[in-house]
Amino acid sequence: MIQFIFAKEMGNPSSFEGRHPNYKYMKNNKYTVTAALPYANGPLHLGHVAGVYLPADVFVRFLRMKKEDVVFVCASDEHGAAITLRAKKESTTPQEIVDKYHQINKKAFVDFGIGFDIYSRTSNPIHHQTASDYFKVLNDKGSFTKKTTEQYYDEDFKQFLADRYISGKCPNCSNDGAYGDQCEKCGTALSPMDLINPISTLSGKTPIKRETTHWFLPMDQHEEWLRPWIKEGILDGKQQHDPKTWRNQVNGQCMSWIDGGLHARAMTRDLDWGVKVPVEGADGKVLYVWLDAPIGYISATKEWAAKNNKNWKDYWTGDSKLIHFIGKDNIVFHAIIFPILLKEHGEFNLPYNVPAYEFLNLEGDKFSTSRNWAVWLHEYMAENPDKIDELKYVLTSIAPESKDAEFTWKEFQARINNELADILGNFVNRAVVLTHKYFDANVPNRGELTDVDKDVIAQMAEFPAKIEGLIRKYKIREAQSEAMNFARLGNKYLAETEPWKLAKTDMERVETIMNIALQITANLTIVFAPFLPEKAKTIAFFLNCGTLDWDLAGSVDILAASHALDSNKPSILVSKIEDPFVEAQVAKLEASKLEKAAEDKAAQPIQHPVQKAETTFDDFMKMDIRVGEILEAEKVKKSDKLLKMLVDTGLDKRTIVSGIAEHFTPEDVIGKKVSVLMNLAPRKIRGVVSEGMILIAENSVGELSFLSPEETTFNPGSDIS
Ligand code: B3M
Ligand code: ZN
Repeated sequence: MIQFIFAKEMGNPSSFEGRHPNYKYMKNNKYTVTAALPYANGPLHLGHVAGVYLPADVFVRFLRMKKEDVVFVCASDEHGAAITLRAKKESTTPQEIVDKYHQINKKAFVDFGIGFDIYSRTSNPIHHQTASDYFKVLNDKGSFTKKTTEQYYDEDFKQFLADRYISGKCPNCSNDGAYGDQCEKCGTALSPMDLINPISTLSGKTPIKRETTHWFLPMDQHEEWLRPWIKEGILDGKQQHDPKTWRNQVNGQCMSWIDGGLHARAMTRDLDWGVKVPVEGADGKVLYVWLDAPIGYISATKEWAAKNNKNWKDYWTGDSKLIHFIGKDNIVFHAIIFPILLKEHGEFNLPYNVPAYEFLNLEGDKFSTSRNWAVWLHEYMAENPDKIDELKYVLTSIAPESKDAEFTWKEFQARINNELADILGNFVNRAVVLTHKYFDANVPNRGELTDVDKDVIAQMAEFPAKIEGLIRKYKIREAQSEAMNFARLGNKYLAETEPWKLAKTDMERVETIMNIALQITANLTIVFAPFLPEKAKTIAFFLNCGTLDWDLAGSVDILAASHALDSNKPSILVSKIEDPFVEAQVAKLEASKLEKAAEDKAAQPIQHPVQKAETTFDDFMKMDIRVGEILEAEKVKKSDKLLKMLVDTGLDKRTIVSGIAEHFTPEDVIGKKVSVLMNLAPRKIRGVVSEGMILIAENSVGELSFLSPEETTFNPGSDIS
């Protein structure tokens, strides 16, 4: 019964808020938290999760516990060259691609417990309408300049080349694989004309230039307000955000882009997949995906509001704080281009913060979809539905907040076993089990306090504010590590006070110790809830205490004396990860990489050697080719490649040496009927005289096959030529 949980002196929960020391934080602030819209062109891997979705989710869970008014939105990004090129690669339609990956990713987010209020998609009519209207507002205001310019064009594919349709060397960092909109290596946003040695990603050829008309955003005209806004947080003379909480990386990328000089950037594309440009004379043109996608945050909020009886504008205007969680390759789009579009529109708030994440690597290498070097979220969830918070814990522990980080299965094991199980799991288990043992699962009284108790209680009071401060500064990784330090404090307290020893002599003292240990346990359900929601629920279940407010955290009076814990013995909170699990995961990664390499090799276009110079009929007729049967075969000593065979040619039995030992064993070939070039001049190979040649076909991946008569009645000696 929840009303008996709280200690008497704190009053009941409803009157509690008014007296809590943290009450000053309890305003109802509005937040619109967004997580980058993943392209629906492939599944999500752990790199995406660690560097966008999980930290955003932790942040939002925390805000909700603080009773802030939050909407957390995301959607599939279903437009742009990322989608159309993927469709081409899989020989299917863009629609099929987005339908497939939208479902996979949406389900993976639900299964993993990322608590979006809405996971929408940019193909929804509400988004097409919103993006189209947005463009019209800006166009009517004169925010764009319409220009006819020369753009790269692929003559083979009859298509203009922008964004990922064109690649070349980055003018900033010399990376050879930069795209027409961005270099993914250094993060610089590019235009196709910036690329050095551009080539079409469709035909692989150097493109020509051709004229076309587009709507450009003259970003150079916005430099003046962008500088003080990014650097100092000042917008229209007011403090709009706290620049100290913006990450260095975000500031740095933006300022270097601005310092390099902003240019007009095309906001439309010659493509037939996307949001149609809603003005006259724009047939065959769609909105640039980086114009349409961020507007997707607005469309998703609208969709959510309509379904939940809310006013979406409350979350995009006034004092609502807009926070974009993104990867570092999305910085300039969220901190420069979208803010320009928002400001030009005039109705909306600009971002309050843009927490951007660096990249996560995997076992010493970059995550790579093309090389299949990844741990896919939906696969992990299918195989380990019982290890959700375990993965969350590890990913937050290594989150690439200020520099690139690395995921290894060994560290996954170590973090879970040595921290989650040995520190948190162990403490909770001891506190609960000892209470079952000594006090029949009831919270004992807290009597007189020793110095050790007082010290622990004082430290306990400090943790929540510390954790809260870190989360509010987007230092999620450090915040979780403080929560673990809180659990460490619990372990240390039990190790120092040793209630299991005192139980024989001083039960009153044990009562006090266990009361404090249980209060720490109750605190842990609160401070871990944003990071490990399932584990927090399990601990709360052991304590039979329901969901506790964040603002109770730090208190030593959460559980009233004589409150009954759950009457069953607690289950294991965190199971350890055994070595075979780690070995299997690493083996799976290696295997999938090899499989992919083999698939790619097989899929490569067959490159046949060019035709040899002409020969005459007479010359051809000089060759004597007959059916032979291989009678014996053995490997030539000291050679990996050569097979020595005895062949019945119908005329004689002769020795032929052939370089096929890496493809066939002697057993493979004995008894085979093959084509033999009889009158080739004998040659000595590795000391063995070879009298003829066996004819063999080789395909594009280097596999070999004998040229053999199909009918069994073609006996040795049958003439082929
Ligand atoms: N889909 C890019 C990406 O996945 C893009 C993010 C859009 S957020 C508006 O890297
Ligand atoms: Zn670059």
